[in-house]
Amino acid sequence: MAKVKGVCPHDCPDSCVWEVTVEDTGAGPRAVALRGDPDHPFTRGELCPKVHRFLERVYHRDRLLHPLIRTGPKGRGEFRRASWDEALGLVAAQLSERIERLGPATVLPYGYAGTQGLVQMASLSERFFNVLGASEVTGGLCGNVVATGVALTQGSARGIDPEDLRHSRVILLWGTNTLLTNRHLWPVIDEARRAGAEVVCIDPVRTATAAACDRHVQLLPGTDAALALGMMHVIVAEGRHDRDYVERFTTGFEALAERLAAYPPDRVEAICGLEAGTVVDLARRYASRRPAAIRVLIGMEHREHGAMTARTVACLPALVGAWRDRGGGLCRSVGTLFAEMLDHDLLARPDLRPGPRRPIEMGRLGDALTDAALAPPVTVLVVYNCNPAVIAPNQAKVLAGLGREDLFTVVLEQFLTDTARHADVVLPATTQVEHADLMAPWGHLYLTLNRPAIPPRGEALPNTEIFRRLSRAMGLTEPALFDGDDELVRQVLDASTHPFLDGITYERLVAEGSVRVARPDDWRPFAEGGFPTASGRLEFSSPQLAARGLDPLPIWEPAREGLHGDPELQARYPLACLTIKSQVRFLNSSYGQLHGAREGRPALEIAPTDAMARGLADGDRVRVWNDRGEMTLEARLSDRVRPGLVTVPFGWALAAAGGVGANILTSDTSTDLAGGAAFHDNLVQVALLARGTPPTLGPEEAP
Ligand SMILES: Nc1nc2c(c(=O)[nH]1)N[C@H]1C(S)=C(S)[C@@H](COP(=O)(O)OP(=O)(O)OC[C@H]3O[C@@H](n4cnc5c(=O)[nH]c(N)nc54)[C@H](O)[C@@H]3O)O[C@H]1N2
Ligand SMILES: Nc1nc2c(c(=O)[nH]1)N[C@H]1C(S)=C(S)[C@@H](COP(=O)(O)OP(=O)(O)OC[C@H]3O[C@@H](n4cnc5c(=O)[nH]c(N)nc54)[C@H](O)[C@@H]3O)O[C@H]1N2
Ligand SMILES: [Mo]
Repeated sequence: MAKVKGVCPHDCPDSCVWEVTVEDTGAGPRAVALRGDPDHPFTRGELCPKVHRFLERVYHRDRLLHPLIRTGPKGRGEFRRASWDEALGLVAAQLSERIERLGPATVLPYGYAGTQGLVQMASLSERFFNVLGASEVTGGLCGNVVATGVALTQGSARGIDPEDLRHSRVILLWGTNTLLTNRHLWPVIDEARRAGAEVVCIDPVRTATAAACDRHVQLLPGTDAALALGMMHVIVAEGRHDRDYVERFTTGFEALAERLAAYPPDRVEAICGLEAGTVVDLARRYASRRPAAIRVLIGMEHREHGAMTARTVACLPALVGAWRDRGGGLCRSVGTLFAEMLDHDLLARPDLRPGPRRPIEMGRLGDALTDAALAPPVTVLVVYNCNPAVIAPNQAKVLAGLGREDLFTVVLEQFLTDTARHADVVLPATTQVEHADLMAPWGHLYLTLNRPAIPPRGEALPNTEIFRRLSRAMGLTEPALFDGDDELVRQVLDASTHPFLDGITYERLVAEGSVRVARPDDWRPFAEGGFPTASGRLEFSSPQLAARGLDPLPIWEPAREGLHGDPELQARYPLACLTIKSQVRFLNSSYGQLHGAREGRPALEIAPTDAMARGLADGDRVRVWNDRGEMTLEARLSDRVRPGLVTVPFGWALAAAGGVGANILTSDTSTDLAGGAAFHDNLVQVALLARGTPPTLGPEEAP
């Protein structure tokens, strides 16, 4: 019996460190147990309700164990088994022929963070597409919008170490559902609470997190910038700002103060659907308690004005001088910090590209696949670590694109996902217990090495090996396409000169598994200013925005598809709809297909008054629709949402709701500034389809 250390690969801030028990069974080594590392300070021996069943994924009867080639019509999921040689031969021939005919931009790679390990996520795959000069996905669906907005204010999207929240005495969980999406942070928050911290959740939904906090500020969706501006109005009007910090380390305060005149609490009351007193009270609490932290993740960026909202919220910590204290400031993804420590370009090697690559925005996949005017058209799609059929906005367009008979689609996958069902060739990929990787988390500062615990199942291969073999099949000779996995880990570690990685070598990671980066104990990133903007100061007023002809100051603007938006649209579609992560056992779409049954059926949450107005009872089948599409769900009457708001759960396999998912309702119009998707800005209508029986399980409820 052997025990092997590894780390959860999922796109989740917690990156739990685990230990796999492997037994030699005669039929080869088998992983028989998996548990959270009890000695790891962040994991604390606990795996979440999805990942504690990770070995079920590994040994699931539906795992893809050999290459498949399509035999039936597109999307039907009919395949025959093929050898690696045949499958890769076919892929190489198709790629070569189409590149020859249309140029390399006809190839669109579409990979995301299905695994977050630096090597299997984006190393040899990126090198391969760089060498080809294929089209390139830009923007993103997660994190880039907040990062862009915050960086406009601070020069960098750097925040504090989430573990330092234990020192905070007021914590605003702003648009993040910590207990569901980041549960290993909760013990840190609890520690702060036991020491007297007050925790406030700012969320339009009464999530499990909101219910567990000291206060819940249940604002209307998409109004956060107005709330932040209202808080700043109160803080400045009452002289609660940190004059010294503002004077020494910021610029544009005078202009900001003028802008704040437009956001008195009574106007904010009307915009946010909160009482003016709540705005005043929140401002006072935030400005008077120290250390003061604001925790944001991703929820708020999935909106039309996501970047501006993030930029606006990022003004608050500087205004009150929160950055001075350990446990004070803005706390967000530490992906920004790891990107400063580890040079991702060493893995992706953009220097290998023959010239500029054609940009295609990640959220506009449907357009890229269906736009007849695109020249050259996309005729090859290669998907890895991603399930765009479920997760990309404007699903009707995405599915129409994936259904094109002339599109040659290759999918590297562990399971026959809704995307893989549309493939011409499916290539079986290993799971985290079968391959090596280096994990730079986005929710804590422990760099972790993942060691393979068992050999690949069946004929599955790591993404890296698949790209090595494909490079060979294509006759490519660039040596960087053939580097080994361990070599890739060493390349990126060895090249780092960042002081936080002092003493963290490959050998040390092999010996210790997970190592906390060597940040100074009392690390306060902006205690003495040092903002990496052009002015060297935090920019309340942004010369960068001004140069682009945009409003240089923080501002709240209504979303077109929101409760304050287009009145004509609202007359037809009176309900604002959030398409949120709400299933305890789901990680985006990764478990929807395996564990859907354990979660009951996908349900629409609707306020009792809105349900009554439509004659709906708990458990009824309802139709939810807008101009982009419609879906059928079960109604769940709930006071977690206020009147005028509904939620539709995201992540279910398409079969769970008759062939479509939440993204049938969402728009692929880019968000402001950074090319993201406004997954939560949708207006919809809801009507009764058929009487039903009350549901047994609701969102976030686990038996
Ligand atoms: N169990 C589970 N955990 C996960 C995931 C999962 O699918 N399942 N996914 C992982 C991934 S990829 C990510 S990015 C993270 C995301 O982590 P979070 O950012 O914490 O999660 P989200 O559910 O995207 O959004 C958080 C909250 O934002 C709220 N929200 C929506 N619109 C607004 C608004 O206008 N204002 C405010 N203030 N709040 C708003 C939603 O109601 C939701 O409760 O979670 C990760 N962890
Ligand atoms: N409506 C709506 N849409 C959303 C969101 C939302 O809140 N609402 N959230 C958005 C967010 S924040 C995100 S991050 C995206 C997530 O979107 P995706 O990145 O597509 O995430 P998953 O749905 O988990 O799909 C990842 C796939 O990668 C596969 N995979 C895992 N490891 C490996 C590997 O090593 N090799 C290969 N080849 N495959 C692997 C898994 O089997 C899985 O099918 O969705 C976005 N879409
Ligand atoms: Mo995400």
